[in-house]
Amino acid sequence: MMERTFVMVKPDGVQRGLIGEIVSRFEDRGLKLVGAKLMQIDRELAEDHYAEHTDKPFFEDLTDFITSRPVFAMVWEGQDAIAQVRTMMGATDPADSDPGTIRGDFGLDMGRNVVHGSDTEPGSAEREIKLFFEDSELEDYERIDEPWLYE
Ligand code: D4T
Repeated sequence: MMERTFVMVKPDGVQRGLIGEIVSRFEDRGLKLVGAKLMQIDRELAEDHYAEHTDKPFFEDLTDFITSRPVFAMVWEGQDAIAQVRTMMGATDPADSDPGTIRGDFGLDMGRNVVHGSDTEPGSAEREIKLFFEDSELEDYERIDEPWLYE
């Protein structure tokens, strides 16, 4: 199934110069970038984005961190994109992430896990894309290799 998913290089990933590496991994896999921007998240957007964690003990630190420096927000499209991106990111805690995943290759600590991607709950990806992007910021186009990526 063709899907779109919201992905973000978090402030730690941007500060560490990992935007290009992370974009390359998704491009190489065959996913299609349909929207992207470097932006600073304000507190209101952070609280909306992490609304499911409002009552958690780590909420304050999480929202402080995500608003602290710019993030690189993206929308990626492809077959089963939501689950594929989650697999490529690795477990939430980099300490449990497999080598070969983004967090397993670039992270060590739960509070600095480099990247965010929408979870597979129905509606999550669509909700997050709408939070971060206007429809006019997303592009419809074909990659030249699409006939070779899909049967
Ligand atoms: P995000 O949303 O950042 O991509 O991470 P996940 O989707 O993989 O995991 P999550 O929503 O459960 O956690 C959001 C964010 O909170 C941090 N966190 C999480 C934390 O600092 N302490 C914790 O105990 C948990 C569960 C890390 C990711």
